[in-house]
Amino acid sequence: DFEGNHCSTYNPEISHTNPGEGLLMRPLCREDYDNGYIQLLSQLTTVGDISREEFDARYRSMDDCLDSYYITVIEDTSTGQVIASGTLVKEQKFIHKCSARGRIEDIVVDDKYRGRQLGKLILDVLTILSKKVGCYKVSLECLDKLVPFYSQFGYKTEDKQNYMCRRY
Ligand code: 16G
Repeated sequence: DFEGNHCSTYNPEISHTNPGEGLLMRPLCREDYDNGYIQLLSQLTTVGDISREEFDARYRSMDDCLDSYYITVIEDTSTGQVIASGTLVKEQKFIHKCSARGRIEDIVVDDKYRGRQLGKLILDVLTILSKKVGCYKVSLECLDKLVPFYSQFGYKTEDKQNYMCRRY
Protein backbone atom coordinates (compact mmCIF):
# COMPACT_ATOMS: atom_id res chain seq x y z
CA ASP A 1 0.00 0.00 0.00
CA PHE A 2 1.70 3.20 -1.20
CA GLU A 3 0.27 6.17 0.69
CA GLY A 4 -3.21 4.76 1.02
CA ASN A 5 -3.52 3.50 -2.57
CA HIS A 6 -4.44 -0.09 -3.14
CA CYS A 7 -1.76 -2.16 -4.83
CA SER A 8 -0.44 -5.70 -5.03
CA THR A 9 0.98 -7.70 -2.17
CA TYR A 10 4.65 -8.57 -2.13
CA ASN A 11 6.45 -11.58 -0.77
CA PRO A 12 9.01 -10.76 0.52
CA GLU A 13 7.71 -7.31 1.40
CA ILE A 14 9.14 -4.57 -0.85
CA SER A 15 7.95 -1.06 -1.72
CA HIS A 16 9.01 1.99 -3.73
CA THR A 17 11.00 3.24 -0.72
CA ASN A 18 12.60 -0.16 -0.19
CA PRO A 19 12.70 -2.17 -3.43
CA GLY A 20 15.09 -4.76 -1.96
CA GLU A 21 18.51 -4.92 -0.40
CA GLY A 22 21.02 -2.72 -2.22
CA LEU A 23 18.38 -1.38 -4.60
CA LEU A 24 17.10 2.17 -5.02
CA MET A 25 14.04 3.35 -6.92
CA ARG A 26 14.39 6.86 -8.38
CA PRO A 27 13.62 8.94 -11.46
CA LEU A 28 15.89 8.57 -14.50
CA CYS A 29 18.72 11.12 -14.53
CA ARG A 30 21.04 12.33 -17.31
CA GLU A 31 23.98 10.41 -15.85
CA ASP A 32 22.16 7.14 -16.47
CA TYR A 33 23.59 7.22 -19.99
CA ASP A 34 26.77 5.99 -18.23
CA ASN A 35 24.89 3.67 -15.88
CA GLY A 36 23.74 1.04 -18.36
CA TYR A 37 20.35 2.54 -19.20
CA ILE A 38 20.76 2.06 -22.96
CA GLN A 39 21.95 -1.53 -22.49
CA LEU A 40 18.95 -2.19 -20.24
CA LEU A 41 16.52 -0.90 -22.87
CA SER A 42 18.24 -3.16 -25.40
CA GLN A 43 16.82 -6.11 -23.47
CA LEU A 44 13.35 -4.89 -24.51
CA THR A 45 13.83 -3.96 -28.16
CA THR A 46 16.20 -2.40 -30.70
CA VAL A 47 17.86 0.75 -29.38
CA GLY A 48 20.82 1.26 -31.71
CA ASP A 49 23.83 3.45 -31.06
CA ILE A 50 22.92 6.60 -29.20
CA SER A 51 25.64 9.17 -28.56
CA ARG A 52 25.75 11.10 -25.30
CA GLU A 53 24.70 14.22 -27.22
CA GLU A 54 21.70 12.43 -28.71
CA PHE A 55 20.74 11.07 -25.30
CA ASP A 56 21.07 14.50 -23.66
CA ALA A 57 18.99 16.17 -26.37
CA ARG A 58 16.22 13.60 -26.02
CA TYR A 59 16.36 13.77 -22.24
CA ARG A 60 16.00 17.57 -22.42
CA SER A 61 13.13 17.50 -24.88
CA MET A 62 11.24 15.04 -22.67
CA ASP A 63 11.97 17.19 -19.63
CA ASP A 64 10.68 20.26 -21.48
CA CYS A 65 7.27 18.55 -21.89
CA LEU A 66 6.26 19.39 -18.35
CA ASP A 67 4.54 16.61 -16.39
CA SER A 68 4.46 14.29 -19.41
CA TYR A 69 7.30 11.78 -19.07
CA TYR A 70 7.76 9.95 -15.80
CA ILE A 71 10.67 7.54 -16.18
CA THR A 72 11.31 5.46 -13.09
CA VAL A 73 14.39 3.30 -12.68
CA ILE A 74 15.81 0.93 -10.11
CA GLU A 75 19.53 1.20 -9.43
CA ASP A 76 21.77 -1.45 -7.93
CA THR A 77 23.61 0.81 -5.48
CA SER A 78 26.57 -1.56 -5.24
CA THR A 79 27.37 -1.15 -8.95
CA GLY A 80 25.58 2.13 -9.73
CA GLN A 81 23.95 0.38 -12.69
CA VAL A 82 20.31 0.85 -13.71
CA ILE A 83 18.73 -2.62 -13.62
CA ALA A 84 15.03 -1.95 -14.21
CA SER A 85 12.97 0.80 -15.75
CA GLY A 86 9.48 1.84 -16.78
CA THR A 87 7.87 4.94 -18.24
CA LEU A 88 4.53 6.60 -17.68
CA VAL A 89 3.58 9.01 -20.45
CA LYS A 90 0.78 11.43 -19.65
CA GLU A 91 -0.93 12.39 -22.88
CA GLN A 92 -3.12 15.50 -22.64
CA LYS A 93 -6.61 15.41 -24.10
CA PHE A 94 -9.63 17.61 -24.78
CA ILE A 95 -11.96 14.68 -24.20
CA HIS A 96 -13.21 13.75 -20.76
CA LYS A 97 -13.21 17.40 -19.73
CA CYS A 98 -9.65 18.11 -20.78
CA SER A 99 -8.40 14.99 -19.07
CA ALA A 100 -5.29 12.97 -19.83
CA ARG A 101 -4.54 9.41 -20.81
CA GLY A 102 -1.70 7.46 -19.26
CA ARG A 103 0.49 5.09 -21.23
CA ILE A 104 2.78 2.61 -19.56
CA GLU A 105 5.81 2.11 -21.78
CA ASP A 106 9.15 0.36 -21.92
CA ILE A 107 8.92 -1.82 -18.84
CA VAL A 108 12.16 -3.77 -18.60
CA VAL A 109 13.99 -5.67 -15.88
CA ASP A 110 17.60 -6.82 -16.40
CA ASP A 111 17.47 -10.58 -16.83
CA LYS A 112 19.95 -11.03 -13.94
CA TYR A 113 17.45 -9.33 -11.60
CA ARG A 114 14.26 -11.13 -12.64
CA GLY A 115 12.18 -12.92 -10.00
CA ARG A 116 12.51 -10.13 -7.43
CA GLN A 117 9.05 -8.61 -8.14
CA LEU A 118 10.70 -5.52 -9.63
CA GLY A 119 8.54 -5.39 -12.78
CA LYS A 120 5.48 -5.63 -10.58
CA LEU A 121 6.80 -2.87 -8.30
CA ILE A 122 7.52 -0.50 -11.18
CA LEU A 123 4.12 -1.20 -12.68
CA ASP A 124 2.36 -0.56 -9.37
CA VAL A 125 4.22 2.71 -8.89
CA LEU A 126 3.48 3.96 -12.41
CA THR A 127 -0.15 2.84 -12.25
CA ILE A 128 -0.73 4.67 -8.96
CA LEU A 129 1.10 7.68 -10.37
CA SER A 130 -1.13 7.73 -13.47
CA LYS A 131 -4.17 8.15 -11.23
CA LYS A 132 -2.47 10.72 -9.06
CA VAL A 133 -1.50 12.94 -11.99
CA GLY A 134 -5.06 12.94 -13.30
CA CYS A 135 -5.26 10.32 -16.05
CA TYR A 136 -8.80 9.02 -16.65
CA LYS A 137 -7.35 5.73 -17.93
CA VAL A 138 -4.00 4.07 -18.34
CA SER A 139 -3.09 1.50 -20.96
CA LEU A 140 -0.21 -0.57 -22.23
CA GLU A 141 0.73 -2.80 -25.15
CA CYS A 142 2.28 -6.19 -24.61
CA LEU A 143 2.99 -9.55 -26.20
CA ASP A 144 0.27 -12.24 -25.89
CA LYS A 145 2.44 -14.19 -23.48
CA LEU A 146 2.57 -11.23 -21.07
CA VAL A 147 -1.21 -10.76 -20.86
CA PRO A 148 -1.43 -12.94 -17.70
CA PHE A 149 1.36 -10.89 -16.10
CA TYR A 150 -0.29 -7.52 -16.73
CA SER A 151 -3.75 -8.90 -15.88
CA GLN A 152 -2.60 -9.25 -12.28
CA PHE A 153 -2.51 -5.46 -12.02
CA GLY A 154 -6.03 -4.80 -13.23
CA TYR A 155 -5.16 -4.35 -16.93
CA LYS A 156 -7.70 -5.98 -19.25
CA THR A 157 -8.00 -6.53 -22.96
CA GLU A 158 -11.05 -4.47 -23.92
CA ASP A 159 -13.93 -5.83 -26.01
CA LYS A 160 -14.14 -4.35 -29.50
CA GLN A 161 -10.91 -2.40 -29.01
CA ASN A 162 -7.94 -3.45 -31.10
CA TYR A 163 -4.37 -2.33 -31.01
CA MET A 164 -3.47 -1.32 -34.58
CA CYS A 165 -0.09 -0.19 -35.77
CA ARG A 166 1.90 0.90 -38.84
CA ARG A 167 5.62 0.39 -38.73
CA TYR A 168 8.18 2.48 -40.62
C1 16G B 1 6.47 -3.44 -25.50
C2 16G B 1 6.42 -2.33 -24.48
C3 16G B 1 6.30 -1.01 -25.20
C4 16G B 1 7.51 -0.86 -26.08
C5 16G B 1 7.54 -1.98 -27.11
C6 16G B 1 8.77 -1.92 -27.96
C7 16G B 1 5.52 -2.41 -22.22
C8 16G B 1 4.32 -2.58 -21.35
N1 16G B 1 5.32 -2.52 -23.56
O1 16G B 1 5.26 -3.53 -26.17
O2 16G B 1 6.24 0.03 -24.27
O3 16G B 1 7.55 0.40 -26.67
O4 16G B 1 7.54 -3.23 -26.41
O5 16G B 1 8.67 -2.85 -28.98
O6 16G B 1 6.61 -2.21 -21.73
P1 16G B 1 8.87 -2.46 -30.52
O7 16G B 1 10.30 -2.04 -30.63
O8 16G B 1 8.58 -3.70 -31.24
O9 16G B 1 7.93 -1.33 -30.81
